[in-house]
Amino acid sequence: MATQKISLTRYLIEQERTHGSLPPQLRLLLEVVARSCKSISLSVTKGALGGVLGTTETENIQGEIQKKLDIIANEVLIEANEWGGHLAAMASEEMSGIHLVPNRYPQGEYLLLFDPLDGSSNIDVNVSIGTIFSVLKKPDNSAGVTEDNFLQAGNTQVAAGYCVYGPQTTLVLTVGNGVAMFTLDREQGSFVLTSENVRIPVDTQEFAINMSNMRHWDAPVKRYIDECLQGAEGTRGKDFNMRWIASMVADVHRILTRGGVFLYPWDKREPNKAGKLRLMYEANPMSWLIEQAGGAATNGHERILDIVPTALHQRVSVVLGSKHEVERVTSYHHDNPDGLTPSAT
Ligand code: P6P
Repeated sequence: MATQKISLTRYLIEQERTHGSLPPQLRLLLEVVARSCKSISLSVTKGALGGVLGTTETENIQGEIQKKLDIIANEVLIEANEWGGHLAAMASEEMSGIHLVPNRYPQGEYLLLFDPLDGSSNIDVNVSIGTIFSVLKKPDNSAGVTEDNFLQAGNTQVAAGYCVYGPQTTLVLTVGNGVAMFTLDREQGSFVLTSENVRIPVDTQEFAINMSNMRHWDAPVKRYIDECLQGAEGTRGKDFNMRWIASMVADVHRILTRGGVFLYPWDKREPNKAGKLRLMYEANPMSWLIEQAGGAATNGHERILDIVPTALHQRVSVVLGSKHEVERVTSYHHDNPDGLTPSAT
């Protein structure tokens, strides 16, 4: 008998029935985000035919020139989520401040953070990109909503996920009971459960890092990568493969699918920056997914999910993936107390 297709809606209802961890408002939020990702996927797949390639004349808060699809994806998420009554406010890599739900709509109890289109340098060359999202609860005691309400450690997230726009459009999600993957059935127009209870192997022979930055790395990262490059004749006693897609969503999806370790460490190019990736809407959601799948995620010194944010767009050094490899890289930082990688964030 053909296996029954389980939709995202049915999966979320069964999560509530089984774990009691998914209030209706949170389920609605996740379904709206999923619908937004479907819309973004449609724009992405049109490419040049949709006039969506190329850049705008504007820069985001990060000082990066915005791609047309960055803006489109951001607007899709804002417009889809502001009327439903499930959110109090949103924050995005593409916006300097928070976006309050307009007074004409009911206020909800959740905060939604997102990188609307991660990896956008890959858009024009037809390489996988994605949307990353994180959901927090608005602090009960807060009357209105301020940016400070968003500054919660990643271990307070109530939901996190991403949607990768690649050969398939796949939504990957956790609400705290493991990781599930849903592939977009374009004929039905719905996300269908294709993998659940995803597990990352604790060991791996595949690392992901931008090797062109090697001369800027701190000693512990240099030591780790050198040992990987020594291969079977070296201290690790095994050969390693390397991948770098320059799209965190695609690299993390590979690691969730077959294991591996991803590193975007602090480096000497901009010593005052803790790293390149953003804590609130890149590292935190990805770290929770990785941990929920049995992996680990640190900034070289401490668990990323324990970092208490001090700024909405703050950056962080990231080491995540197969548990034993992340533990090794982290131990090399601890063995190097005078290292330059900032332990504070
Ligand atoms: P680099 C994309 O711009 C991004 O934020 C992540 O998705 C990706 O892992 C990283 O930056 C790539 O950075 O310096 O290799 O281009």
